Amino acid sequence: MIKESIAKALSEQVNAEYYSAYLYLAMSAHADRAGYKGIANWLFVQAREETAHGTHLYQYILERGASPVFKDIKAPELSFSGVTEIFEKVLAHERYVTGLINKIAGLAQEEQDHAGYNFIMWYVNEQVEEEATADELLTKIRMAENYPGLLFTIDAELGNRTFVDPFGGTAG
Ligand code: OFO
Repeated sequence: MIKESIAKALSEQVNAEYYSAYLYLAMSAHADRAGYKGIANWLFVQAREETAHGTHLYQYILERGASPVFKDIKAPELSFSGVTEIFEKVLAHERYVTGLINKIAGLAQEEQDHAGYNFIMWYVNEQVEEEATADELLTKIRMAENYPGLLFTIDAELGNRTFVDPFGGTAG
């Protein structure tokens, strides 16, 4: 059984992960409509990963004998000026999520919830990767801003991304 404070924080993170999925779907739709099918694919796969992150948290809450708390998932932003802005927002969002995850890790330490701390460390490490990937893609897209040919190549490259469940199951 986990403490209520931890269950509440984890439930809020389930919501945040599903919101991330929703946000990346909105970005994916925008990229698709603008003709960037590869970028749309990358964002769609990212959305599926976020759903898997949320589902894994949800399953952990139940496994620890607590009840997940459900709240509204806010609507994502729908308009973007272009793909550069999309990736600026992906990076900003991932940095924000890192802050949320770090707070949960801090709370688990405060509450001496060692299992919870161990669990959330997967997400701490994942955020390092998420930020690094978003940063790298933003740099590439900025470089390609004035070179349509280069942007076309990046778009094709991002079209190759496929979804792999980070937890080896079928979630997402
Ligand atoms: Fe769940 O990793 Fe991005 O936000």
